[in-house]
Amino acid sequence: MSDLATLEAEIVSAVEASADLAGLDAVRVTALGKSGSISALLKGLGAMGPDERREQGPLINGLRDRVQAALAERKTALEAAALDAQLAAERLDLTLPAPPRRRGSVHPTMQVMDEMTAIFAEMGFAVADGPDIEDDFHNFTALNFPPKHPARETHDTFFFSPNEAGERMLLRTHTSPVQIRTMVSQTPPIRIIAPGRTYRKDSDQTHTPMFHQVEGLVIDRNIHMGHLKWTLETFVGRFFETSDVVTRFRPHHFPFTEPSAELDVQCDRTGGELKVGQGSSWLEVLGCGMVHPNVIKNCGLDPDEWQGFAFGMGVDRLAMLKYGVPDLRDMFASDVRWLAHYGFSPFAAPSAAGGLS
Ligand code: 2NL
Repeated sequence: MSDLATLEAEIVSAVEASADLAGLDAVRVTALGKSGSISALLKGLGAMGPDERREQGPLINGLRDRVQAALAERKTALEAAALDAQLAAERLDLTLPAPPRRRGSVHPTMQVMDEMTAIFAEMGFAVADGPDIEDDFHNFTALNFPPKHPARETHDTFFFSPNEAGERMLLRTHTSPVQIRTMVSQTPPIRIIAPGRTYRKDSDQTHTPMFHQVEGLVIDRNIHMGHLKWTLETFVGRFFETSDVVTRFRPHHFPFTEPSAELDVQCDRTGGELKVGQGSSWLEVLGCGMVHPNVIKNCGLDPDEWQGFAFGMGVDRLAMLKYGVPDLRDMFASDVRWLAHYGFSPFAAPSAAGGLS
């Protein structure tokens, strides 16, 4: 066999013997790389006389073409084999039945929302709901937010792109728009709670961009802070399931209530465990106040005839405190093992008659 034929046989058998793409590339480099055997032969053509070159040129070029073809063919075969192996390894048998241990459970946020609803329903509140996507009027203007209030900034609120009229819809930053819609469409007396999802551009250890609120609203004649105080103290006693819970109202500011307050309950944090009732610490539970006369007016009612109180609380945080969930970020991670641990039975829904938890 000629030297060229021997070389070709060697290279082609190395190509066929290579078991993976990396091995095949190593063979390509020894033959066709910068210092490869075929590259050396091609370089040698330049030093030959015209007659010899005319004879050797086609032989060496032919050798190169056949080796290139063999490499390409092997590459295609190895790639197909690699894909087949990957598909076989990642195969999912969708006909397998789900493991019977995975039972659905009720998320702590929803459990606590149902508890709150049961307590307020027993006191005569109806449940109202409304859209997650709101307009500026129902989310801000009607609630007496001044035009330049920081909460209106794109920094805090998720806005959609403006429409042809230049109006921007938004994801509601609280459930108050539900109460605005109720005041606009119904005649008092009104006693409602508005549980639901709310959205703010906040994401850190203690905030998620989507969270849950329960807000409440009472509108009637001659409503005063005494009604607010009794309603909310009765609520926290039932929610924390203690008869001797100590509360305090701290002055606060909201654009939509005047006066405004935050309600704290006394608690004990010794030993790393939170006990609500009595103790040397305070736990902030909710914000509240008498509905601002401007808000009543903005809904088409006469503030000299109708007064009211309102309140709002964050459900996720209260669920974590009540049921000992340590990390907020796990709350919406959709991990079924977490849900199996912290979730509640769907057959034990809270009710005034059946108990809360
Ligand atoms: C908080 C405080 C609050 C309200 C919400 C409200 C709604 C209307 C009129 C007046 Cl339509 N007020 N809602 C009032 C006081 C406080 O929420 O800290 N929420 C998490």
